[in-house]
Amino acid sequence: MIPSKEKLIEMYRKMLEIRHFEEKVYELYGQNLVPGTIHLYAGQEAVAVGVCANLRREDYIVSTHRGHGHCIAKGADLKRVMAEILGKKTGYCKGKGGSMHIADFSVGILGATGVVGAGIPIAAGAGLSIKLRGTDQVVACFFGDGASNQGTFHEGINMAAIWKLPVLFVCENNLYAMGTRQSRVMLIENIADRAVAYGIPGVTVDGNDVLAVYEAARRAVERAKKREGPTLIECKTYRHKGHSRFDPATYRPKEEVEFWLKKDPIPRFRSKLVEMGVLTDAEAEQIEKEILNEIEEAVKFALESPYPEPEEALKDVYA
Ligand SMILES: Cc1ncc(C[n+]2csc(CCOP(=O)(O)OP(=O)(O)O)c2C)c(N)n1
Ligand SMILES: [Mg+2]
Repeated sequence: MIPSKEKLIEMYRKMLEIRHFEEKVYELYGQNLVPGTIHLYAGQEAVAVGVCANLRREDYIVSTHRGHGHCIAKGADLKRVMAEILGKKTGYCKGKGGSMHIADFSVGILGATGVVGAGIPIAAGAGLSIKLRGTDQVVACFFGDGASNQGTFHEGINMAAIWKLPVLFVCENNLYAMGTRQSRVMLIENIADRAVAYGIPGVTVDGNDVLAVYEAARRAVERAKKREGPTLIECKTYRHKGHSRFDPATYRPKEEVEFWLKKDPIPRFRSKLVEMGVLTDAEAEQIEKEILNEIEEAVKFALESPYPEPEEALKDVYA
């Protein structure tokens, strides 16, 4: 099912927002303005946007260490995300959480975690809460190929399966966990095959094709709302940059990087929209300009915001 014209344009905007946001974060990191580390989402935008385009404000997501894109796609405020990344008081965690800890319950972002795989049981728990409260919400849980080798993957998905919880388990298979290639740590090619072990559907999609991701997530949401249980969606994708910070990613063959850059989800979607008559080139240029302005405003807001006071360090740590 193809989304409406308005929705398609909104999806394109979100993807571009994430891309330009990440490019800016990378630049600021280079200027030593980002405390801690960063894991950029550039290259994987079609996954977050394709999934979140099926979610309403009251639906939930659980994010990861590579989470800026998930949060932006779900409706986080760019200014507050940027301020948090820069360690500023106006950020989502008052500047004390940083890049890996964005949460905003008001738009259904239950949080991110730097502990690989830890979000999977949390999503199952959120699914159980939905079931017990009897609402029609759903949860989308993002995690990587590396996370799918953690025990939490087995425990969380199995539990969600037996209790038929309304969860989308979205595996972003970007072929690497830090510098470790998938083929070194698993003998299967498609992680979605593991769904068989839990008695739930598993689908593998081109994670650089936002409409393919959208459709897979749409079906999974439908299934979740009918109380039929979770779905495992594997999205094959690629991160444009290294794992974190300035990882030059020299472990990746040059041809492989080139292959995936040609499959960049953003120009691909833009050409498709032009071809479909949804967008003209001039309109696409205009959107890009607007987004660049928006990002500049977020950066200005973050740079002009104060750092938290040292005496606030232990405040809000325990609830
Ligand atoms: C439990 C745990 N083990 C190891 C790490 C170190 N670590 C951080 S990110 C990462 C790789 C995760 O790979 P994947 O799940 O594929 O996500 P990607 O980084 O590719 O998005 C590892 C091993 C960690 N943060 N947590
Ligand atoms: Mg990975």
